[in-house]
Amino acid sequence: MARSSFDELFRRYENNPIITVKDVPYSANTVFNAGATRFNGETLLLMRVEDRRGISHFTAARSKDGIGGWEIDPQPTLMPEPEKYPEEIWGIEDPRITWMEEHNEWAITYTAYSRGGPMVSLACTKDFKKFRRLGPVMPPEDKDAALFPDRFGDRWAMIHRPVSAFPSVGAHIWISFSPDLKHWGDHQILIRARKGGWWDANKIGLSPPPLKTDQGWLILYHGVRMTASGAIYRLGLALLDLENPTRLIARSDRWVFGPEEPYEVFGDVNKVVFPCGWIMEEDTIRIYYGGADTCIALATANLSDLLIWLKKHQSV
Ligand code: BMA
Repeated sequence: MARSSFDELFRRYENNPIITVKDVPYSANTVFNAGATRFNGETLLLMRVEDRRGISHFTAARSKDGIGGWEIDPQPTLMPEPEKYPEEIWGIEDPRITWMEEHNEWAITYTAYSRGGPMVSLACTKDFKKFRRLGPVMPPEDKDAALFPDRFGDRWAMIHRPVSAFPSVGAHIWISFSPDLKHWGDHQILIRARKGGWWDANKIGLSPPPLKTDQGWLILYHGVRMTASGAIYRLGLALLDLENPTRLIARSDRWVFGPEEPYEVFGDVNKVVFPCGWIMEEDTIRIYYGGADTCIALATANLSDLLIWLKKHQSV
């Protein structure tokens, strides 16, 4: 089939899922929603592992080709530390990794599951062994956060998804700015959840970190459709202005990827595809996503196809 037909923008890896809990070298419930980056010439996934209490931590997996031969840390790589960081009492979830060239280290935004609800925390690392926590950066309820790798003027920018106490308001994607990664302000809505019957009505959130392209920052986001049989998590695309990321250039009207295969449809939470990391090599993007909150799967796409498709199917 010709690639340009767009019938298959995202191509699932034929031997999906690529990592399941059986691959984790210690007892756990599930492994899913992994951040991704290149580290020491390899692909590194920082995987969310949920233990058999229901509390999540992170474990690193490394592979030469980003597809198979995963070497998984024998012990958890980053555990919640509620004694020092009380906001991590019920675990740490859904890491997004950004390489911060200027700091020569990686920044990881993640959900700290606090007694007050899920909130956004930040940690930095140079080696994925030792982590320096900057602590919570957004109060609850807030999650689905990632940093941009570049500064805009003298400020860093972060995308995140606060939830309003007024359900009728909807849960939108926001952007905020900071001079030091610690203190955040100038909060504003970036992408609004649609309303009514749309696939991304009422609740949306960023998936992997923004990806820099010559046409703008490419955004992959999830839309949650509530149905009589539960939620369906699907993915859409958007594009932000390179110099001014508060400017939304395009947003897809329809979803690009949704749960179809059994490992996406059936699991601890049915009908969920949830990427937290993607890696671009030349024109190919590898997207790592959680399947049904139970396993990790891989899909690939061509950047040029995604950008052409987005132009054809935009609604902004
Ligand atoms: C979201 C997050 C994700 C999870 C998804 C589906 O709110 O908690 O970790 O994959 O729900 O359960």
